[in-house]
Amino acid sequence: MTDYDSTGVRCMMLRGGTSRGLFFEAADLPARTEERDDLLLRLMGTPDPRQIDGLGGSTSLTSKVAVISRSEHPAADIDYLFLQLGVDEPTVSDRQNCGNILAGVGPFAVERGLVPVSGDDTSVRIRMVNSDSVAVASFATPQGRVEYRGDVTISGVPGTASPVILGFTDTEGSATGRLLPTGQVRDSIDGIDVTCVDNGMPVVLAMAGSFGLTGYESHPELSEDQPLLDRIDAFRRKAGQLMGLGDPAGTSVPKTVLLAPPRDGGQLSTRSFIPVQPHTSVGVLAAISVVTGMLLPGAVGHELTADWPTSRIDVEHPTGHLLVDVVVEDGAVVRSGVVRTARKLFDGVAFPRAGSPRE
Ligand code: NQM
Repeated sequence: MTDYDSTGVRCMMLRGGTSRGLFFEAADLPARTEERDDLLLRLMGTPDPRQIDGLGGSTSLTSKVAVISRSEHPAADIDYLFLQLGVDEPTVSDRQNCGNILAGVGPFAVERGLVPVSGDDTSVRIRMVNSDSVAVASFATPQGRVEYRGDVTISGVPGTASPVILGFTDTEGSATGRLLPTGQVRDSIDGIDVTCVDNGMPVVLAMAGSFGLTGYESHPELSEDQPLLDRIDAFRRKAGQLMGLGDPAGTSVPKTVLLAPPRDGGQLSTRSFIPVQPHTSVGVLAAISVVTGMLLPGAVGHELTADWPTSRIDVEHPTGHLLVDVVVEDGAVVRSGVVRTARKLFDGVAFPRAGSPRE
């Protein structure tokens, strides 16, 4: 049996989109789920709000893990299991995907020699194990190496980097099994009109006004409003039940997204809660799910879509914009995609802190 405390674990840290995660080859981690999760929590420094004795960055956006292996699925090259770790609670959840961390998966697979490079641009077919759906990531690989430098800017990340283009084929009903998990395009929770939708991420949509908000509040304004966060928590728990997700306590889905008309040249404004703390920007698959939901006649916010372009939708969020490519026809998703960037931050051996994370 490997003594990870003394050998450490081979690990790469990458920024994927506006998130940061620890990337592992599955074979480098314990095979037993409980042992694996215990090790990951100790590496991340969870539970501790500062994660001072681990590699996490004190937020859910920097407490993420990707477990990668070659795929046996005929439509995929790589399997990607996403795990969301808690920060101050010792939780590890496989209930959601993460489209931001996904941006680092193709580059990681090339770095580790798990897929061949194919000329100046490599495409990797990635099975998102959490939802058993496939995404294709395309990125530059001149001279057989991943190119991280480039001229693409994404809101929420300083500087520029090389693009990673993500295309999704079959994300409908990721965790819930259905694009409209309640079977209806509109429901009511605590007297508030909502649309529950899952095109890669289970989200509950409501107008910001129905929470007494403008929908343009800053991240600190939202994160410091404890009564609002308590209300969001109770609200998303009810939404989770309606969506067939059971009791969402301790899991990271569903997310709540509050909508408002655009005010910065985009097509809509969003404030997301993941699942209780506000997001500094917006999740990739969350944004895709929001846009998909709004495009359905009868959905909350559908009236905002009247003059939307046919595909590229500009989603405003607290720190900028996220452009998603979503096409819906006759209530079904034809395609969805997004442009992200990624960067390798370190490659080496990580050492877990001692003790049990659950004591
Ligand atoms: O929705 C955060 C993130 C995410 C998820 C979260 C994401 C997605 O920004 O695909 O990217 O929802 O907890 O990394």
